[in-house]
Amino acid sequence: MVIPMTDVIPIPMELHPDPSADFTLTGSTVLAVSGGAVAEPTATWLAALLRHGTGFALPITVGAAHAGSVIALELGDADPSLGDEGYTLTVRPGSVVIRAATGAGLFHGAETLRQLLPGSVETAGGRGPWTVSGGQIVDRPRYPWRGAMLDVARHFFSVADVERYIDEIALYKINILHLHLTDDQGWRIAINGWPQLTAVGGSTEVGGGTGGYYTQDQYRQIVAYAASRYVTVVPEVDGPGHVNAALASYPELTCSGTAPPLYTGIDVGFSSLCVGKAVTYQFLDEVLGQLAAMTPGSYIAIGGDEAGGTPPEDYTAFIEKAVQTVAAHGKTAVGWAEIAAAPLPSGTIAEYWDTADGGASLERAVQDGVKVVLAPANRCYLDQKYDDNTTLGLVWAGPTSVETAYDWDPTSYGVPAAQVEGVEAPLFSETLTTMADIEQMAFPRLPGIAEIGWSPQSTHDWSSYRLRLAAQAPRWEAMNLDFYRSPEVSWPAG
Ligand code: IFG
Repeated sequence: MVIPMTDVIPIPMELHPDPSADFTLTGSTVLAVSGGAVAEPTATWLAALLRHGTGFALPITVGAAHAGSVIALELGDADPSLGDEGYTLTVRPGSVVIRAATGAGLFHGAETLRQLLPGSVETAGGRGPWTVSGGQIVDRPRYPWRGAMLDVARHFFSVADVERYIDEIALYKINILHLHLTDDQGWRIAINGWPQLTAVGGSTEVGGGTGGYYTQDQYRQIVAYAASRYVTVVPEVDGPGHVNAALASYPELTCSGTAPPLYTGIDVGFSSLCVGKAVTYQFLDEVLGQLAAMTPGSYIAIGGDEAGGTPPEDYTAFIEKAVQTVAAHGKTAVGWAEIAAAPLPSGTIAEYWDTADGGASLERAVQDGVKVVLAPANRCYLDQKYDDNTTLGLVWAGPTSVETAYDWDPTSYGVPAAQVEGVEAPLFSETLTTMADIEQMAFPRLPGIAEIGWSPQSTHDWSSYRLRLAAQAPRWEAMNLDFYRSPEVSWPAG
């Protein structure tokens, strides 16, 4: 059974199937890579994946294509209209050629090739034949920002869990991991000179567990792992609200001078940094400065949501300073869309989430002319229950069915097309404690949001998408990915 090109998620921009040109990977196939240090990491990654699944040697040779059966990764001479993430994938009986202008494009082409192989390629010694449907794919993303947000503050998740999630989002060409590192219940990143942030602020989590935190070397490890999958990490330090863990660690950050107790519940909107105190900005500068130094990506997220404990005039003053601090460290600020209440430099990104605020924050962001990432909570929040029977998850913006998470249009929010930077799927972890919990909530809804971020609007159709989604199940089973077998989808027999 050969997987049709249309089964790839996100569905590619252009498909030119040629059933007479199928390619079969065999024990004599070679992986030829031309493109030096930019192309070789993807070649190594692809070779490891295919060797593991097929048992074939799949030697890597450097240089242009090869006489016999070859999978070739070729950097350069690409169609400039495909931009810096696009690629072409050409499948003929003797060769598969992935061509791109950048390493990211080659990687995306390799992820597409992966999906054109049977899901059993994901397990050691899977069953062949390893046939790839013939023809050509010409592909590039619709939006530059295709994000997944992971909350490691409400519940702490290990480096290994975060790296597994990176592999899972990269399979669907998500290119941003927005890492929600701090909140009322936990501070998860070590900051030199402020040891209590993790010693105290990282010592617990929702429900009173032992919490945890990343050392700076562990954070660098996550960033490097993400980069190897062409995923950019955007770290978030939330403020001026969502700061109880920081206040419990350093009483001087409060206006009263008295540290509140650590908080292990799930209320929001009660905590605030003390906007009028100079130490607040010394704290902010050192935290954001150290994060910026460890973050190769262009963006640092400053939060800005649910600052119910901060007087409005203090809120805008804080946001203005926070955005300036990010810029002073050479980065661009991202914040939840409420930040548009403050004057923002162009290039700032406002992330629209609160579908319960009547659209006020979105309107201000549009008027400000800033870039907008669409993460409407009633569509994109993967922490919402699927339906009334879902054990895990929250309800305030849901329930969110698989269809609801897929069947929406980013151009229907009144944001001028030039201001839409992309889409994002946040996953807050109030009710999640394990990797299996993350996978239950993210799959199968995340691939649909990834497809909205990548594929042309004209391809968005729930009735055909749900059939393509069903075809992902064998791959997820082979990956031991603990997805929710939603009754909305006719999953193939296990
Ligand atoms: N809103 C809060 C999150 C989280 C979420 C859960 C944002 C930006 C509800 N803020 O979403 O901290 O509690 O769905």
